[in-house]
Amino acid sequence: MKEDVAAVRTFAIISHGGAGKTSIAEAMLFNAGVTTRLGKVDEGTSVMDYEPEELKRKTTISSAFNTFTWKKHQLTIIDTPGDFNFIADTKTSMQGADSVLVLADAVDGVRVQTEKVWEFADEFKHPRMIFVSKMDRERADFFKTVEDIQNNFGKSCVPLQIPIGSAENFQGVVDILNEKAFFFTHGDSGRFETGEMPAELADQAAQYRQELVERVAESNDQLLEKYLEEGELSLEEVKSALRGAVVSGTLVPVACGSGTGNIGIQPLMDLIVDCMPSPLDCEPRKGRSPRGDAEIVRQPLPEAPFSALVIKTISDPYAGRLSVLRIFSGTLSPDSTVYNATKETKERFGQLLRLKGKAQEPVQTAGPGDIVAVAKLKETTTQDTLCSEKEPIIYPAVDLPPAIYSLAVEPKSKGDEEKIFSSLSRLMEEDLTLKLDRNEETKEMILSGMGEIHIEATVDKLRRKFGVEVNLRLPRVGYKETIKGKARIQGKYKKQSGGRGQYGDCWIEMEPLQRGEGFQFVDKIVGGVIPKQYIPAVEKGIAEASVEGALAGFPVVDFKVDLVDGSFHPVDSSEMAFKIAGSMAFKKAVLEAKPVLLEPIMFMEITVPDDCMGDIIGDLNSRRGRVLGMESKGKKQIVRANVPLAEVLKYAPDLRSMTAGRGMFTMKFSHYEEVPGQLQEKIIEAAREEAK
Ligand SMILES: Nc1nc2c(ncn2[C@@H]2O[C@H](COP(=O)(O)OP(=O)(O)OP(=O)(O)O)[C@@H](O)[C@H]2O)c(=O)[nH]1
Ligand SMILES: [Mg+2]
Repeated sequence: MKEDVAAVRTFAIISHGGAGKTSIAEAMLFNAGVTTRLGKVDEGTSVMDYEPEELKRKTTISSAFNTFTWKKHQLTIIDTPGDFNFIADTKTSMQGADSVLVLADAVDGVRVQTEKVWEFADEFKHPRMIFVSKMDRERADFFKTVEDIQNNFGKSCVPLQIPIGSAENFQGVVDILNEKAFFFTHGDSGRFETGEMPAELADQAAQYRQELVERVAESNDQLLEKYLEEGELSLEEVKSALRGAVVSGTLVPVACGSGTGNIGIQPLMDLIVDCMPSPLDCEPRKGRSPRGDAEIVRQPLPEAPFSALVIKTISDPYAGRLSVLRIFSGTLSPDSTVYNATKETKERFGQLLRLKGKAQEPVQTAGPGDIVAVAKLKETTTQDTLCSEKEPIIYPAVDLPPAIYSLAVEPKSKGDEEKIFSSLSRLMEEDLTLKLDRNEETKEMILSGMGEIHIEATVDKLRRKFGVEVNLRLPRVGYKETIKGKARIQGKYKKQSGGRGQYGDCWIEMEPLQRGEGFQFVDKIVGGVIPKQYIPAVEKGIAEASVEGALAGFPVVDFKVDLVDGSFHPVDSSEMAFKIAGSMAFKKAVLEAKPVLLEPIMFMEITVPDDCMGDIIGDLNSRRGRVLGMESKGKKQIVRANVPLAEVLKYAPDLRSMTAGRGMFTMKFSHYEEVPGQLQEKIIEAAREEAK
């Protein structure tokens, strides 16, 4: 379908959840003739949101791809999820793009989540364009949104279009550069007429045009010189330098329209062709050699050695595994063998498939800029590099955010544990933020992800794809016990009724250690009062007994035991007897040495808009949190705090509702701390209740 690499535009649509990404993609597909009816997210007729879990929630959960022709160019859309719950998929599939289209909702403006994906685009050095979406919504305000965009992303963001009317009077857009207006007919047919720019928009258009020319001039030394000398540039000069300015990042063009109304979408598609880079316009991809760390650059040419990155894996219980690749260099044909440089193995595949939302279409060849899929690779996973075996390269993998929400999973029907484990492992192939761990202390299977919706969607998939039903509940907190005081205690085990007796006797001194120091044992026996061979048995008895503390049965940590005295019996003493004596001494000593409960404390970094700050701090206090520091970044505040795990088991959904989805956080285990007195009682009582 494509003529050459210069005619390829592969871009990702990114923004916060619900800004209209999928609706824009649908409008493009409709305008390009890929679909015969405009797909609607709300009606479940979207081509790009097709998984049952997406239809149920009316939101994108898993990025989708579509390739089509627009005015002799090959456009490939990567429609990404906007919700934080599915951010890993957004980030990994963004690696497949050469540029990004960032959406800003004309009512809601730039949200925290949009900033997050903008940072990803920075990380990948993707040139970008902004589209102010939902111009037909009530209270839509283009100029306020542009102000918000510039406050957040800088003055390089300059409108290339302005809207004609807004909300229910939104009719179309003005192309500032060419001073043309596109008036759209009512309904979502996308039909429009080209006409004169309305007079009342002339001043505004002239002002933005000036800014635009300056930005374009700045991207190019020759143009800048001319501009400074003559005070202006010709339309042709500006137009031919436009893409260069976007690629260099000196200009981020802003367009506007409505996806569901199909207004302004064809002009947007034209801008994508004109302003966004082909693979040839981008810096060639860099990777490293699998042998040694030498940097390798692959030119985006069909005749270069083949190289591609696996940006997504789709796991299907029947069709098997589908690996989605972005080709960076070379040419790929069906029925080939490629080299997986990451795993150092060869992989064979049959058909080469182009993705069309849910549908797949076999193709005979694919080259730089293409996103294609192949089935049933044996060992390949997302983030692996596939390449020519003779000229191998490894592209860097991206960092993904750590999981922040965990639930304990158990099977609805007994005996399904193994099935849960294997099915979840399959789902983890396609979802890199999903984690499954067994907590040995609490004996639970813990499923972790980015939030409530992430885990719920995973459970839905488990049921649909593998027929496995599970129960979920908040995990138990891994409390521990320790001591605050000292004790000197005798443990004596003596059994001398009939047959051979048992005799073990030890005196221990117990004292607390610093947090994290664990258990230390010091042998201070002199004069052989306990024979050498029995001393490890005493230590073992203590270590084994410390797995269950005296307070509530949690493991005892951070204490030191000195073995100071004891006695033995020449016939009845044994390792077993000394082990029991050690354990007896330990149990008594703990009770005497002021035992206390310890709880895990998390380190959290919370990013929220300014206006939520008071609520967030107040809430952290009520969760027994300790704020360590604050930092402002634009209109956002970053709070760092230590908070007990028990208080933040549900922080992901709670923060979501406190900030209307505008807050984000990360958290990781920091250290253990003593549980305050009155709470200890409650936890101990609950643990004893459960043990009954
Ligand atoms: N009025 C109006 N509503 C829109 C427009 N675009 C999208 N919507 C509505 O906004 C909601 C979200 O639209 P989507 O296209 O699913 O947004 P998204 O950015 O793909 O959302 P996520 O996939 O959840 O990140 C849906 O109810 C759409 O009908 C628009 O241009 N105008
Ligand atoms: Mg979507």
